[in-house]
Amino acid sequence: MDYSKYPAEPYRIKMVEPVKMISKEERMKVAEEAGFNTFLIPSDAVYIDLLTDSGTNAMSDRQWAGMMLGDEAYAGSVNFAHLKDTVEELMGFRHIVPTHQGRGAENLLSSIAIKEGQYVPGNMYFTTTRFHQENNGGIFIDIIRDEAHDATIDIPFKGNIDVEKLRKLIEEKGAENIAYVCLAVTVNLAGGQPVSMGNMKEVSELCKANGIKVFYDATRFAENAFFIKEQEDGYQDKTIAEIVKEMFSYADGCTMSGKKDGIVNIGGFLCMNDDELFEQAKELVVVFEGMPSYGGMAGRDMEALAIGLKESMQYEYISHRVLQVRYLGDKLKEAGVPIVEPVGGHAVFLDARRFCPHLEQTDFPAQSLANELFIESGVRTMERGIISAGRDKNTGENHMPKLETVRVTIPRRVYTYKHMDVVADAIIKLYEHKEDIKGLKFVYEPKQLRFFTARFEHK
Ligand code: PM9
Repeated sequence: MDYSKYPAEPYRIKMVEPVKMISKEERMKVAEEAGFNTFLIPSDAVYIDLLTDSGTNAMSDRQWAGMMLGDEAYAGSVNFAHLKDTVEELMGFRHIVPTHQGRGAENLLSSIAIKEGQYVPGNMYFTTTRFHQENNGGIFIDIIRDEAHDATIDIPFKGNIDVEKLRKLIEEKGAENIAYVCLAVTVNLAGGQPVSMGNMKEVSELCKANGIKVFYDATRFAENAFFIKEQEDGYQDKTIAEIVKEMFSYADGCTMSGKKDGIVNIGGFLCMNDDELFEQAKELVVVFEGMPSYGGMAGRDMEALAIGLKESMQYEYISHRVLQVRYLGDKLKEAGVPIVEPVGGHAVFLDARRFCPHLEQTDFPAQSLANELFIESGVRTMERGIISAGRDKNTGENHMPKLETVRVTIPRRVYTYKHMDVVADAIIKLYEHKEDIKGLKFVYEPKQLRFFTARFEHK
């Protein structure tokens, strides 16, 4: 193995959690009982759990030590002060409102910054983000570069905003009808694709010139910074911390799910510099989350998050993180398995359209593929296609995303390269008899965020 390409784990393991594999017959029964929805499978039936990288991270010894320093005072926790100072130091924002997780921050931001009928352009939708934007009267507009919708195009910074699309939108709709621009670093549903610094700067300049605010979805900011260091001219000699600081200098604020690049199991926050917006966010956080000094998080969780944010920016950590994901992607590519290219920061996305060409999108190929992979191997993954995309709020028709994928998501600091080998072998084996994968139909379809709890049966 080339250790410069795929570095060894930059940690020693001092606590372990045993995993076990149940039989294929048992998994078939479990999958059926779960209505062929991998979200509904009990965790103890799973061998390698690659459902998500959200809240599934292994915390460091420093973070666990921090948990013991939890100040659980109802108001004015010292851990809040630590989190606030850390966010200001790393991201440069003056105000922070903690929330129980990312969608809590999205709810607050959408409530205070969107007026009924305003547009919210962004670099591809994310499920919870779009839900809150639409729930607050916003109209989401996808302004990501076209290439992001094509799984086969292998170019750097595939998550960039198409600045011309943004310019056109401003001209057509008027700046006053745009609530803010939502710029995600990285873009989850495009395959964990990063955004270049040049693009952030250009978007910021255009928005400033038109009096429009830019809010980042900062969920995977450290992974994005790694790609900038690796691939953008002029950043090779900068530290991840320097890159992160510059990235956020182009934003007016951000929402953050700490459960990803905060390397914790729960928590999130909303940030901004604007004093008036901060006052509004503080007024609302007490309604939905808790006091502005804990916002749904325990003191100990805020402490672990403050420490985790810094750890995610250590080069040894973040390079291993991204390159471990790439290792899995490279193995699959070498075996001819169709994946979204290039491999992004947190997951390898199987291209279910090419994996299951015998199925129509309305047969839910990615949903079915994720279930078959679980039944065959005990590896749990997640559908990111037509089911995740949901229905158009006004017409009730299914959104039909160009990308129909299964996300093979790697939790942080949890699995080793050997686990990646096992996962790759399982996927390659399944690819060899892909024709056996059958279509699915709904037996229960929830009204919102249907992918979490929907149930299916074979067509
Ligand atoms: N992401 C994920 O598995 C967990 C929920 S599954 C839909 O990828 C982005 C880019 C996310 C994200 C969650 C959230 C919401 C916002 N933006 O899960 O509420 O990937 O902490 O964050 C999930 P919370």
